[in-house]
Amino acid sequence: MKLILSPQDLAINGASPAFEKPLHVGRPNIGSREAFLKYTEEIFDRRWLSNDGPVLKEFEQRIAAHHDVKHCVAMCNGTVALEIAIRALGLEGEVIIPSYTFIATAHALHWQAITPVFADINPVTHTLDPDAVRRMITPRTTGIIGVHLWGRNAPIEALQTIADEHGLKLMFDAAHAFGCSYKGTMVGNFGACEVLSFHATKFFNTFEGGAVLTNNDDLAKTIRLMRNFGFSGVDNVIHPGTNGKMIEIVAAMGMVNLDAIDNVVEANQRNYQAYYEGLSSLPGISLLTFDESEFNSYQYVVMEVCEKCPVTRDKIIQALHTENILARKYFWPGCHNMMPYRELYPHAGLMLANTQYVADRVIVLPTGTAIDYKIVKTVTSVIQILIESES
Ligand code: T4K
Repeated sequence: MKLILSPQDLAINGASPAFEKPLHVGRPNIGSREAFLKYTEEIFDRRWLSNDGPVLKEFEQRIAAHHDVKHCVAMCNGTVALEIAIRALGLEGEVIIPSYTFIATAHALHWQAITPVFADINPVTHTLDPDAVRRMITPRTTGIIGVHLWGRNAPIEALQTIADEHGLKLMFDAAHAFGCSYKGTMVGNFGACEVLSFHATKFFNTFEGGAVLTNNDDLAKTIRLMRNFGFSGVDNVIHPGTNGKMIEIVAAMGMVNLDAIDNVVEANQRNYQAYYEGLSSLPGISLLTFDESEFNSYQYVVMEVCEKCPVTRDKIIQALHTENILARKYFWPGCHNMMPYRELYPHAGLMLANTQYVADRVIVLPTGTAIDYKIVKTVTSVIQILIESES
């Protein structure tokens, strides 16, 4: 890492990159290696590697307790958890989701021959706009999937009201919202169920993994059956199912990372504050905020570049990449502009003006325990000098 003091220090002006090695968004947070290796030894000694093992059971209890919810059913990844939850809820026909989300939200429906109907977002919150949701309801609509994007809650009450008025099922893609709360209640307690992702790039990871959280006993039972081929005991299949199981070693990673979670939140908060100091006074630049009165993980640092900024979003991204800072344009260009939806619903964009607007201005910056104050300072200096030299 080198000091960036003037435009001549930037790689786009012929200098060497600010970072020798690529600086990634989504660098995994990893807890105690010793504790993980101890779990590994125990798992090997027990010769119980998968199928409802003891580490998994304890992990599920801890995740449920952490979110103050009755049931946690852990899965091999968040996408399969979404698919199973969607199926267990009996969704069919059309389901309303935002287009401004990771592609898995849409694919989990399309994969099961359900039409994802894209509703527009609120450009300030980046989450579903309830009025837009109302506009997309048809006789074929059976459900709504709200997404707590960036860990900030979807409009939970408004969506529940719409769902109740129209007899629709409501669930949440809470892939970004591990350990977050809304009005003091932890995520996991809203809608029929909520789905977490524990992917390596998430603030809390189990290498790959996910879970369905719910307070509904019957739903939890069905989801548990579906996760394990529909088996109820040995030789007895009582439900259609698939293989969505989380293995023991993965659950062990979860146990270790859960112990380290406070440190990760602290690191994210520190990084967020440092980014805020470096960026908030720049013209046309803003950072997405978090409600300080709630639990947040600050796992995404979301910078928005508006028209008042003398440098375009894409030019900033390009400069950052040249400096080896691999910032991301999440979730550009929106699901409706990706295949197969771009071809299946070529006119979807007509109803998605805010989605387009937001997708064209976001840059996600690196954070997590792999990042410290000095690194953030260097990243913000690059952005600052770039913008000031064009002002
Ligand atoms: N719903 C939402 C709203 C989601 O955001 C996601 C996942 C899901 C559902 C589905 O959950 P999962 O089935 O994934 O559990 C990444 C993740 O793969 C994906 O899990 C995540 N969302 C999404 C937001 O980000 P990509 O396509 O950006 O991944 P990739 O390979 O470009 O990696 C991202 C960055 O992380 C890179 O800069 C490299 C770095 N990285 C990645 C890995 C895997 C590391 O430094 N180390 C690593 O081990 O999707």
